[in-house]
Amino acid sequence: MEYGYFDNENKEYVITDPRTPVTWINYIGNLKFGGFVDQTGGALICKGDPALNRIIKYIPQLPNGDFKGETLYLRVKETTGYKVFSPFYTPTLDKYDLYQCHVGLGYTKIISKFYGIRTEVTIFVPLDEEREIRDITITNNNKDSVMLDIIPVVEYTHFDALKQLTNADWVPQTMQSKAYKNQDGYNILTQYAFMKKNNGINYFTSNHPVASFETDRKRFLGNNGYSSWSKPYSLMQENLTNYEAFRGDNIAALMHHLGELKPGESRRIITQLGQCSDLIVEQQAIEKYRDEKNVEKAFGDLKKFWNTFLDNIIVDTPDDAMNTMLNIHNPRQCYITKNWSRDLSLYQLGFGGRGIGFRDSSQDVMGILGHAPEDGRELIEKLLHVQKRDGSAMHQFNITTMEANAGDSREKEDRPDYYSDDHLWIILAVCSYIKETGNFDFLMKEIPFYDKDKEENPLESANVLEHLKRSIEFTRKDTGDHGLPLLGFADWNDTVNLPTGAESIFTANLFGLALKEMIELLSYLGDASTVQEYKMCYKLMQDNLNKYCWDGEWYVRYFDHNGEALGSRKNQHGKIYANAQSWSIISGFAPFERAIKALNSVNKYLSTEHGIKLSYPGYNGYNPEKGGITSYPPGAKENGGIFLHSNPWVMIAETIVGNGDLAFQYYNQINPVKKNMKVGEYECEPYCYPQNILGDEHPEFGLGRNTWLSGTASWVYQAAIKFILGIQPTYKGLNINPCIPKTWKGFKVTRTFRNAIYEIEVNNPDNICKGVKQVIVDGVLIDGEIIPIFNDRKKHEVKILMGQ
Ligand code: IFM
Repeated sequence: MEYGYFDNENKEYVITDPRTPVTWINYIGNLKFGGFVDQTGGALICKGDPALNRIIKYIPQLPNGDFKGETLYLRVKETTGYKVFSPFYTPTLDKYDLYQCHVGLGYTKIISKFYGIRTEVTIFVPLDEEREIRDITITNNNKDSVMLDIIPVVEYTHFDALKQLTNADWVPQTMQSKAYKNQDGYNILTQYAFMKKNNGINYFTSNHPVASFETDRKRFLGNNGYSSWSKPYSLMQENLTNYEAFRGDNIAALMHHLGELKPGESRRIITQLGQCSDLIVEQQAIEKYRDEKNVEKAFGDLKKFWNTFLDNIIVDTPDDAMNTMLNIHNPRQCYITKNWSRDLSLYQLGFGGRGIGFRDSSQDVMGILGHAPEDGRELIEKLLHVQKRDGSAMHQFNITTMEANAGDSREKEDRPDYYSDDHLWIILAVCSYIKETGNFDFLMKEIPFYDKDKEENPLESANVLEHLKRSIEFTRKDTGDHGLPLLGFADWNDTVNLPTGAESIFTANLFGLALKEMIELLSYLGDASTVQEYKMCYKLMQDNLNKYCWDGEWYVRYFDHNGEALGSRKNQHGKIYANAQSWSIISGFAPFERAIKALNSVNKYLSTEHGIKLSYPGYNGYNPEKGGITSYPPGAKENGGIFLHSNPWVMIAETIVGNGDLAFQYYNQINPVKKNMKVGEYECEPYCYPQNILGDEHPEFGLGRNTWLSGTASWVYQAAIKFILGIQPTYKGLNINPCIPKTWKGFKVTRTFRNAIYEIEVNNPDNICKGVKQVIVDGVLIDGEIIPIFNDRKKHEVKILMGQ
């Protein structure tokens, strides 16, 4: 069953049936102003803070066909009355002749044909602007003229998204709407919660005189509120009531009488939804976007931004589905996760829910460095502001207020209140940024540590390099009985929450990789004594891991407070965990033979046609000693589900041991493009990675959920570009060392790096997975695999010959 197709030429996915199995969305704007639009034009828009400054009401839990946030009605006058329908399919659910929802980069365009009326609506937030634009063109494709009205509608929410759902008296008492008309007859409907009036006036307007309006939902729906969004009673009347609501459920509905449209004739209307603190000041900006030319320019600028972004890395491999992801959808998702972290999606509410996650964003940053390194640095700086002086980090924070908290670890008093991994990820992010840009000055930038009690504790600050060293120090000192890092409340796997005293093999390995990065950086900077010290730490951790954690066929995953292993063949449930295997290789700790055995075990026990499971077998019943993982049935989420974020780590591990065939097989198993024909069982958007797919212990094996905001995006992108295609920035230049399927004869990549363009062609005449025999740069044979830094704005031709 297919619901659409990829249009790579236009960098879009086109949904051709609005009745997708679950809601499919696209992001517009960013955290400053924006949100998402679904495949039937519904929208969730907020400004600055998705939890505390929502503008329109979108309740994901409502049935698919219900009105959510925003829609558009069209109305044709007939002799017997009005025919009312929505060109977005919902909420009127009419039969359509054509439906196309073009999921573009930063915009959604819906083109539909109902009753001979063609509608095209482009929905976007202009770059650096705080307004949602809907550019609507309606064409009469009938043989006869039609009398047409168009009624765009939004439903407002209380700015506090949770309160909207939990306080049914206070919320409606605070909501108010007002109408303003200017000399040209344009109406602006404003709406605000009484207490927020001056710093949050929402408005909705169009560039066409408005004949009448409605601001009260009950009146709009009619019949005492018993009519539905699919048949609003008020749309049977010539005009709306022009009522300015002083309480209640506020909406904004703008009635436009377009008059007679002859056959083939079109009309264009542009609506704007925004929020301002002063409507008079905002007027100028509103006027600007009433002009079609300015809207076209803004849309052109948005397209240019994305084209420039994507042009930084373009691949041409023998696999079309891989090209589609790597050239368009995967880097787009990386940028979306960088922008939104875990703040707002169909599944996330905003801070208080998850907000900006320290570990999440540190990993997200690494996915965009090749395209927008300075955006990455900005986020890294924010993250470093919530690192504590002891080197550990606050788990999540609100990027507007910089208020931070310790995540779920707050909830259990008998468990540690920190996560053992958070602060180590930032080392990977900073080192990747410097390798990409060469901006070593950044290491000297002073950034304060996070301190809630600023009054009592004068703020301490340190430069970025010192922040990184404190990260290392925290873990170095925070070890348990086996000399392995203590687990804290959890490590990357949020849901294994063991009593105090447990140790984490994942954090041991992450510590190993962080140390390797620090050793490489400090060697480059010439700090020999710290390098020496870190090498000893690395060796010690490596010895402990190999002494205590090898289980015969794979590495164990945790030791609990009693020293019992989890992820061991001795366990009944959770015998083997993928991360303990992949990360023991990524850290460089595993000797080659163990690496091979561990990866064979992953293949044997964890790999499925839909991806690699996080663990096996799933726990079957809640056990407070193990924590959240046991709250899921076997096969779901972290409990034996296919947790996609961990799949690219296995791909990377396979490339490290030289198995390009398996690395690519694992890449393919989760490539969403390949799900396009299996949407019936998978259900989610085929143009971005989800967080999880149900595993084979679950009756709905193959069902995906929690798309968009997942670390999967960044890591699959890194696995593909840096490890399978093997193109890695280093302090000294671009290292090229592919690990590809044997059947590939080669591939090409164009990559911008340090102010030059590298046109790379890899040839693989001997059909091998790994091995570089010859490197020619601009016609000259060079030694080694590192292509120099040119910094000359020119193109450079790089020819790689693979061979033993
Ligand atoms: O690592 C976490 C992530 O931070 C949030 N989602 C779940 C992952 C695995 O537990």
